[in-house]
Amino acid sequence: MAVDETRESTDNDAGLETGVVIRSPGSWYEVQVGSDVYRAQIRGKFRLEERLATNPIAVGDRVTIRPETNPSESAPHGSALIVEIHERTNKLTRRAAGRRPGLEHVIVANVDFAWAVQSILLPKLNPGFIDRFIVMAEYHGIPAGLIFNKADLLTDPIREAVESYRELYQGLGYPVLMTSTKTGEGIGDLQSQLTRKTTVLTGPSGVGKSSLINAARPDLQVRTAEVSSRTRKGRHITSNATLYPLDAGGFLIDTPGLREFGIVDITPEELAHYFVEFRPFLGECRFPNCTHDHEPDCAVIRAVEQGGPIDEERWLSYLNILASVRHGDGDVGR
Ligand SMILES: Nc1nc2c(ncn2[C@@H]2O[C@H](COP(=O)(O)OP(=O)(O)OP(=O)(O)O)[C@@H](O)[C@H]2O)c(=O)[nH]1
Ligand SMILES: [Mg+2]
Ligand SMILES: [Zn+2]
Repeated sequence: MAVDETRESTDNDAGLETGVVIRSPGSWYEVQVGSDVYRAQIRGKFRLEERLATNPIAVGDRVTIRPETNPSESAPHGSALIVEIHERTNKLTRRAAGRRPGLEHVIVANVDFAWAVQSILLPKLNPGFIDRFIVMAEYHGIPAGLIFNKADLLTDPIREAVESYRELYQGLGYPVLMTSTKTGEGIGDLQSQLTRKTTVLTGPSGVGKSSLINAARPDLQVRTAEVSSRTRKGRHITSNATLYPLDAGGFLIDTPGLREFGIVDITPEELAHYFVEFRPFLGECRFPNCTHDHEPDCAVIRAVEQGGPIDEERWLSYLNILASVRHGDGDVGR
């Protein structure tokens, strides 16, 4: 994207800086340039992208800014204008909330790895969320994994179910970490995964995303809060996605809790492709346009009915998402 604003030839890159959008708490953007942070605004009209997003600039975006005032001791944030958004390597998106069908919300741009955080209890594991998240990560080409947090709450009645989900997703090639910010279990594993440069944590409210960021980076003191004892849901404490710089370079990104991972942009025809274990069967169905739903002689359905290698729950999840992409109601995020 470029701006309409014509750049004077004399100004030719002089005084321009390149930075990363680390937060967007309102109609402005916090842009980090080295160790400085600017409070930046868009000036001039940005050309609209082909498809509309609710947020033309997302956290994680690389931008060129023109500083107006420099950071100082009395005003730690300088002010600046954003004059250009650099092309993204990728983005993680969800369906925009509200009644704006088809509009996407960019959760974060330019990430190297995305984790969906789930708690095993309070709130309980939500495989539907996981599968929608995986579909979006596969669609955008972002390597993904799962964090099962609150491992300290694991008791015998749910142990087997949690273990089987862990095996299922690990078997599909998605790393699964079991963590507890209360006992410290798995926090070392999480820290050693953060060498992957820029990592985002997403998931429902109250699962412990901010707590995990605090556990991995105790110096940050990110705000967290109790899950409601009445609804057993989180209280949407984190309200803005935020990039926290890591010592080794790159960022760790905290995001607000999502109610659902609403799917955008995916057609019913391509959906099966984002279920990795379906791929070997996709050319084997009797009908080339098979939707693996009800059709006779469907190789996917056969692989479910034979007891493998496709797990029935994943197929049911596929059918559920298929119905929502067909009806254009990929469900809403927050
Ligand atoms: N038992 C247990 N509680 C945890 C664990 N991790 C976090 N919690 C608690 O879960 C609650 C919610 O944690 P947060 O870190 O605020 O959750 P969040 O995912 O950031 O929620 P939002 O910002 O609303 O999206 C807090 O009361 C935490 O203390 C854990 O490993 N075990
Ligand atoms: Mg939070
Ligand atoms: Zn089929």
